[in-house]
Amino acid sequence: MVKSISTRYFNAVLAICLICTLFSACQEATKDTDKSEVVPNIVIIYADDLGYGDVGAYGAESLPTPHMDRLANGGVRFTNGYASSATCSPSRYALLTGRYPWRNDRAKILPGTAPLLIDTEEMTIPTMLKNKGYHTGIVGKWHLGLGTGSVDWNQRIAPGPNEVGFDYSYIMAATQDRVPTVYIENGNVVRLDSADPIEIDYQNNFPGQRTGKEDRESLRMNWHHGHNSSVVNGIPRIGYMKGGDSAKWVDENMADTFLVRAQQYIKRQADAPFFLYYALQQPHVPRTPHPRFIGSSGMGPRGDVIVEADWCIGQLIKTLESEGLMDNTLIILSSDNGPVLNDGYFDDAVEKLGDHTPAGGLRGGKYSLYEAGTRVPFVTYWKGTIEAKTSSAMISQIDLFSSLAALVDSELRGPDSQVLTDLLLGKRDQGREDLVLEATTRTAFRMGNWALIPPYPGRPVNTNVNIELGNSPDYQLFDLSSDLAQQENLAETQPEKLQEMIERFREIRGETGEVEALELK
Ligand code: NG6
Ligand code: CA
Repeated sequence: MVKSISTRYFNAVLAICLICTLFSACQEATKDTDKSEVVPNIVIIYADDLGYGDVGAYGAESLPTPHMDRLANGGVRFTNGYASSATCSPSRYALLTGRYPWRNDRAKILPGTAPLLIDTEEMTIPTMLKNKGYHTGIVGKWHLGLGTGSVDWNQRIAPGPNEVGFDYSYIMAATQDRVPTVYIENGNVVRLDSADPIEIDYQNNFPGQRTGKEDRESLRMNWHHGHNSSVVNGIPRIGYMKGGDSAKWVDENMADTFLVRAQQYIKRQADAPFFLYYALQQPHVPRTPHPRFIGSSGMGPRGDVIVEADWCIGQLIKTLESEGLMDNTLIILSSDNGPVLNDGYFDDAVEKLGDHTPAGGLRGGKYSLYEAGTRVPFVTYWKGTIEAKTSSAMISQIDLFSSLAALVDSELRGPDSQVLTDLLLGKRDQGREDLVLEATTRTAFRMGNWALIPPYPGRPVNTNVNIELGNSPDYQLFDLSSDLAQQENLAETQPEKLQEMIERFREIRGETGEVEALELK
């Protein structure tokens, strides 16, 4: 009897032990699964007007970009990576929504007073990531419109980034060359004095306000074309601004200001998954390097601000390192459109260029339907997860939406966005088969190694910026595998390829693009 009780007791203890062991093994297994399911932080570093050839890793020999090179040479360096448009607002719209910019009539270069371009109901990368538990932030250039039509800059400005998915925003509204020249944090102008309210007008000047048209000699930076409205910090801008003196940014400090906000954001969010869209303002005009970068490139302000931007990227990486986040952060580096030298100010960009080739041998530049308009540096980096390689697979920024969604296990997809997650992570080399390219509302088409530009009227060259736009009365067809610089138009000698591409282009683009082109012709 005694024996049997003790045996029973022993058996019970054994059973409890077994259950405990199983339970803890089970817990371990769950832990493992959790570990493999940990989602990375995502940082998109997005330069403004940085050309394909402006980065060392993409062939720039005379411009030091060690930090961008570190990312490019330690991750996937895409050689066929595209911005969705050859100008800013449409590219940024497509990046965040995964939707082609030509589907939205308003997706053009926006004035500082434009209403928000993204519908607040529209799905965006930050909203998608928020749904998956991310904290989301934007620091830098916005240029996607604010408000619903007539913004009162002295109240909270909405809708804006915070209404389309960003938990935190610290932005400039449009561009460095457009008013209002102030920072906006979560919808409120920073350091605004209510006794000196801001007024903005893109049509008419305010009585008594100085503009760039008058006494040009006293300007700190002279304008070449456009940019002759209100003068802020001695630099003439696009659009008229009155008031808001205490809130006006100091151009030379902009890089540091954005960097510090981006670093603070990372430090604040280091404990939970975050998405940071770090939208650098360089090397867009006006190019105003901080004094410590003046002369750093030997190429004048354009080169100097690229060196400055590169330094900022280095500092951002340092913050990720010191927070112990490098192993768990996917970094994507790219640019919103191709390069331009003289974009409206006399700043020696042309004169001091030397033998540097911002477009890296591609034809055209910003505003162009030729390759340099949209083919940009495009890099993915994730320490310990992505192995270094170069990929020639075709990918567009428009694909980031669906690819990131798949990465974080979201079922959402952008309307024109393909799931190319494994390509982004360097595990596959299969990219897009085709892609519609856009430049100032005109569209062109890439398919395989071929590029097709439909006929467009208009000047072949924008002589202000000295860039070939891609306009021609005839179809242009290029075989990029043998003619990357798009020198030989094969439209006549390759009629079958031409027809095949026109048909596919029409299927995607609809008749509109073609009809518009023909009507204009
Ligand atoms: C153009 C400006 C140019 C630049 C561009 C927008 C003139 C003459 N030119 O209209 O300087 O601001 O818009 O650049 O005003 S983007 O990178 O933001 O698209
Ligand atoms: Ca741009």
